[in-house]
Order: sequence, then C-alpha cells, then structure tokens
Amino acid sequence: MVKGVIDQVVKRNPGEPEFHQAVKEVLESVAPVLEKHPEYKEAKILDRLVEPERQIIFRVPWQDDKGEFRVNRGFRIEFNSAIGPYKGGLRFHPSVYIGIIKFLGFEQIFKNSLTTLPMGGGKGGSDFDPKGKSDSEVMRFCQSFMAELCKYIGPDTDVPAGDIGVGGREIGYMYGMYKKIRNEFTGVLTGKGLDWGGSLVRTEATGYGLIYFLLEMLKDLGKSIKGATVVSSGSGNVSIYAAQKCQELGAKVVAMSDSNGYIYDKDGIDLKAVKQLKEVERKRLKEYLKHKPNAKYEDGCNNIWSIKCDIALPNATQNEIDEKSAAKLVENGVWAVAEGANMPSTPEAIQFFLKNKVCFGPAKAANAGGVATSGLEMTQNSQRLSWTFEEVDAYLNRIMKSIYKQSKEAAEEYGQPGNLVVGANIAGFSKVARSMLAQGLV
Ligand code: NDP
Ligand code: 2IT
Repeated sequence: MVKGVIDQVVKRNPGEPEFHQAVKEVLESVAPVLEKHPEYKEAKILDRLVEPERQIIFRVPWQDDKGEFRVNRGFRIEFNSAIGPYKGGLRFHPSVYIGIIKFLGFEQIFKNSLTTLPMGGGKGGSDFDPKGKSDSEVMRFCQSFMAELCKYIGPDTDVPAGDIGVGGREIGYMYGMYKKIRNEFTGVLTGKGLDWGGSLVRTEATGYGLIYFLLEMLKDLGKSIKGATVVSSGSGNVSIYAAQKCQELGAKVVAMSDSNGYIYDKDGIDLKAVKQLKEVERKRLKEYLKHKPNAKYEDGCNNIWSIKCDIALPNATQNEIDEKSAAKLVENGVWAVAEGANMPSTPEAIQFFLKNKVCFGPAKAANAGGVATSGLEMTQNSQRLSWTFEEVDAYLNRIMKSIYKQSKEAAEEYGQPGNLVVGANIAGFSKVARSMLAQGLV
C-alpha cells in the first residue's frame, strides 16, 4: 500500500530526488497508522496527500543595475489546506527547482500540524541568487516576483514568509508591492518589520525554538547543555540564533559555516562578529579571521562534522550530513543532534544516529519554532495587537514542549519509544488525516 504510493510519486515526479526522499520517510513512518485506520486507506488519504492542491510556476523578469533584462523562475506550491491556510517560506537560491519546493512544502504540512496552530502547508521561491546583487536589484526582483505571486496569496488563503535567501529586507520589498497592488494592509506575509505588523521573537524563533526542543530531549537524556561543546552549521538566521541561545545557556559554540567553508574557534565563536559580517555587511564567513586571527578557516563545508562536539546542529541546508559525517560525529562522541535546517541529514545518516543511540531531533519537529511564531504573528495581526517579547517567547517555549511531547508519545504508542523521527511524522500526519477525512473528497 505505502510502497505503491511511493512508487507512484517517483514515477509521476521524475528527477525530483529531494521530494522522493521526504515522501518516503513520512509514508514509511505512517504505515502502521494506516493499518490501525483502514478508513484512511479507503479514503485514499496518502494518494491525495502526496499530490499538491495547486502548483504555480511563473516568469520573473527584472532589470539589473547595468540595464540588462534578466529572467528567473518563481514557484509557489500550495500543498495542503486541510487544517488552515497554506503557510510556509520562500527560498531564493540558485539551486531552487520544483523538486526542492515540493520537498519543503510536503515537510511543511506535518511541521505546521505539530505546532498546534491552524496552518496548512505551502512553500515557494525562486532560482534567483541574491548573493552579489545590489539592494536595488534585490528590490526590483522582489517587486516583480510579488507582482505575480499576489494573485494567489492572501491572509486567509496563503501566507508566505522567509527561508534561505529571504529575510527582513526581502519581506519588506515584497510586502510593499503586495500592498500597492492589492490596496490592503493585511498579514499576508510573516517576518515583517516590527514597525509594520511584525512579531517580536520571529527573527530569533527558529533558532531559539530549536534549543527549547533540544532542552526537552536533553531532559530525558539526563544531560545538561551547560558546558557542552556545540557545532552549528550555517551562519544565517537559524544558525545565528540557535548559537545565541546555546551561549546564553552556557554552552560553547566552536564552529559555524557558510556555503564556502567553516570557521573553528576553540575559545567559542564571537557571535557579534558573525552577525556584523552576515547580517549587516553580507560578507563571507572567512572574514571572521580579521576579527579573531587565532580562529581557523577551512574551505568546503563537509569537514565541519569532523570537529569533536557533544551537540551537532545542522542549520544550513538539505542533506548536509551524510552517513560518513554521521559516523565521524559518533566516533567523536556526539550525544545529541537537533536539525534546524530542513532535511539536513540523509536517510542513511539518520539511521546511523538512531542505531548508535544518539538522541536525534528531526527537522519537522525541532525547527517548527519559526513557523509557529509566524502563526503567532498572524494571530497578532488578526487581533491588531502586538504582544511583548516575553509573551511570544513563552508561547514559543510552550509550543516546542508540546511538539516534543506529541512526538515522544506517538513514538511510544506505535512501539518505537525514543524514535522522534517516526513520532513526529505520525503525530503531524494524524491531525491532517483526520481533517481530510472529515472534509470529504476535495
Ligand atoms: P539563511 O539564508 O539566513 O542562511 C542560510 C545559511 O546556510 C547561510 O550561512 C548559507 O551560506 C548556508 N547555506 C545555504 N545553502 C547552502 C548550501 N547549499 N551549502 C552550504 N551552506 C549553505 O537561511 P536560514 O538560516 O533561514 O535557513 C537555514 C535552514 O533552516 C534552511 O534549511 C531552511 O529551510 C531552514 N529553516 C528556516 C526557517 C526560518 O524561519 N528561517 C524555519 C525552519 C527551517 P551562504 O551565506 O554562503 O549562502
Ligand atoms: O521551513 C520553515 O518552516 C520556514 N522557513 C518558516 C516558514 C514560515 O512560514 O514562517
């Protein structure tokens, strides 16, 4: 049954290995749920779940600073709206193609379900590369992107946000264009600026949420984060704020990376310097050496996982930890891995961690704090109110605890105690499946 659906997905979506990978993991995890619930089989819940409700692909023409015309491709996948409006980020990166957006949109369905908030799953983006572009080029691109996207989204329909390559600056330019065309000031995007409808904590949320989830894992493991050595890959939004929370709690973050290479600073990373480089100056991480000449820089990203650490936080991109890297981490005594990026560990790496009893927090549970806080931004926009930092942070913490509890209990219920991969998939899926069943064949 499950195998048949997976085979169909591979056949009908050729050349999209990331999407196949995401589907396979979820479907294999939920197979026992279908045995318990024959009504899901009869209603063809899985067959419907793997087919996006709507896929939008569009041309994004824009002009560079030299006056030359450029063309990129834009995507929005409205994957599943069983439990709420489509919700999920936009990724701007040259590697973006339909298979990446589908994998991210598919994951988003279950992640959003786990948050306890009413949000369906969606994702979008473009193969546009913001790197090396001027502010005005980024603005013109964002405006052109939104001139088309605005036809499909809305505060009760589909609410995009950021992801790789899309932060506060891009959300600002896109929001401005949406408002101009639609003539409405609504919560159609999240991750907005604090002066115009954004939520406190949204910037920090994915990283902070990741560590709140990690703390729950460590409680059961009987370990403390205080004094632990941490490696956090990436040096973007997720990695920076995960590292910040780790440092606040007394851990030592010794390594971070960007797509060119990684830095190792045995004294602990100076986050102020990383923020200045990546958030303000938009420079390469290599330049960290100018701030801390005693740190080390190495070209290439993979070797970051050969650094000895207690806790590994893959916070950059998909499939960044393969089996070889997992083996190296285990050999060096890692005791916990929590995924801030989406699908950063290959299936073989995950199996390796589980086999070797490494406490493993899967992405769709561990990194759900970002979208959860986006959900809280939507709530505040609907109320036309802004909550304090402490209020949002406390809510985020409660949500991450709930996600951990749901994942842990589902794993136990289905006879796989401690396997949060299976637990998160089952818990996220169950709510969506029940809702799809209740809403009939749509
Ligand atoms: P950012 O664009 O802020 O940062 C991405 C970081 O990862 C950068 O350091 C970047 O390096 C590095 N990176 C990107 N692509 C690659 C690659 N192909 N190989 C190696 N390194 C790479 O993005 P975020 O921090 O927001 O996103 C990081 C991950 O977290 C993604 O998987 C995203 O989907 C996920 N995520 C993000 C959430 C959010 O709220 N932002 C929520 C949940 C998950 P460089 O600077 O060289 O490009
Ligand atoms: O992968 C993700 O969950 C995000 N990029 C955040 C999505 C959101 O809508 O805040």
